[in-house]
Amino acid sequence: MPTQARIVMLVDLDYFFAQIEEQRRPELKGKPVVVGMYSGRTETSGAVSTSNYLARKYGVKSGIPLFLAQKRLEGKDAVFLPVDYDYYQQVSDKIMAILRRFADALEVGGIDEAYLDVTKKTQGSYEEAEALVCKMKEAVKREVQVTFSVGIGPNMLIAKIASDIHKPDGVTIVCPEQVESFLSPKPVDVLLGVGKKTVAKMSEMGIQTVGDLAKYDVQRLLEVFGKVLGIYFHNAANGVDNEPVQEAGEAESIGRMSTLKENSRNLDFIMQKINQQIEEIYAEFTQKNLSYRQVGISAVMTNLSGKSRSKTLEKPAKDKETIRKAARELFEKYLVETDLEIRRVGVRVAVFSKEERQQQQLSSFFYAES
Ligand code: DCP
Ligand code: CA
Ligand code: CA
Repeated sequence: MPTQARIVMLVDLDYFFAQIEEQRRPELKGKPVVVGMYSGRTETSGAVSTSNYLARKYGVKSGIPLFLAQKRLEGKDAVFLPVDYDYYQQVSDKIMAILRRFADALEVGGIDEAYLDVTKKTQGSYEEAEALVCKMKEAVKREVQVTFSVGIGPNMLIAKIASDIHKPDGVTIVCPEQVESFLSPKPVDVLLGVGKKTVAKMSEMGIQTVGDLAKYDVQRLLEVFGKVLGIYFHNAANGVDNEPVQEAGEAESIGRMSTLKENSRNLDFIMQKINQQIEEIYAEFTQKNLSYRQVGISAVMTNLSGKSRSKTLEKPAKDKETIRKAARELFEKYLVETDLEIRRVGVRVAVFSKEERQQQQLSSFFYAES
């Protein structure tokens, strides 16, 4: 099915955790700010979650050990703060609600980013899209005093890569005619799912840039990486991505989320936890006599970034097995897209709203009548 030309944006909040800390503590202005995940073993054990741009000038960035960050910032009047995830989530929710006003559809991509389909809002015009970004930036600055950077392109893949080009408070537009020249010189690891191992493998095959990958024989790619990944790499390298921007189900949902005993990428291990959650969800909607028509999963990675995925069923279901199958499939696909280990997992089903249930009952009634 050919998809119509779209305009998609990725909004990514600037130095998010640190920006929020600056915003609620004006006394931090002008100082290097580091937000850290303190493991609690010793006073400085743990890793940097993020830092403001001033701290980054001294080589302090996400993922480095806190003791190293302290060393690099010695005598610089730097401020170190622990992660306050719940508060950042509250601010994030507020921002998402503002952004939603500017979009045909919005998909939350993590605590500090969202994809917006703005095709209708802009009538397919990139100029309009740029003007829309100005309005969005104004609204978010006025209502929550936060800045963000935006990538605009014909799909989610391009929007995401573009959003990284001008930071902070920037905008980067890549219109369809520019996709090839934009992507082809970039190293392959700009593509989601291309981690260290894949980079090494591709390098052996003589593939360094996205352009090399785009021209590479598809049949060979399928042989080396398997069907799912092979096709994905080929399409992505050519700037092709037909994933729709999907709102999380509007319907009421029933879900569970919990932390794994240990961080993992093992599908069977993850599914053990998910199966426990499914038992609870099943009990809940059976008791309320509801059916569901969408199954979703979410994962929080070791770096606290989060993702959710969902699948809409062809028809409403009431059984457990359908949830298991869908959740397993979603996790399997998701693990291909990330190199990180998973720390927390969740599963949810979107249940019918009251009106929908009534309609459903009505239509089955008419069906029975005819
Ligand atoms: N994060 C984390 N550990 C990491 C990476 C990120 O805890 N290794 C958290 C803190 C970040 C948030 O996720 O604020 C968003 O991550 P980004 O990669 O978008 O980075 P920032 O928003 O901090 O910076 P930038 O301005 O580069 O987007
Ligand atoms: Ca960010
Ligand atoms: Ca981000």
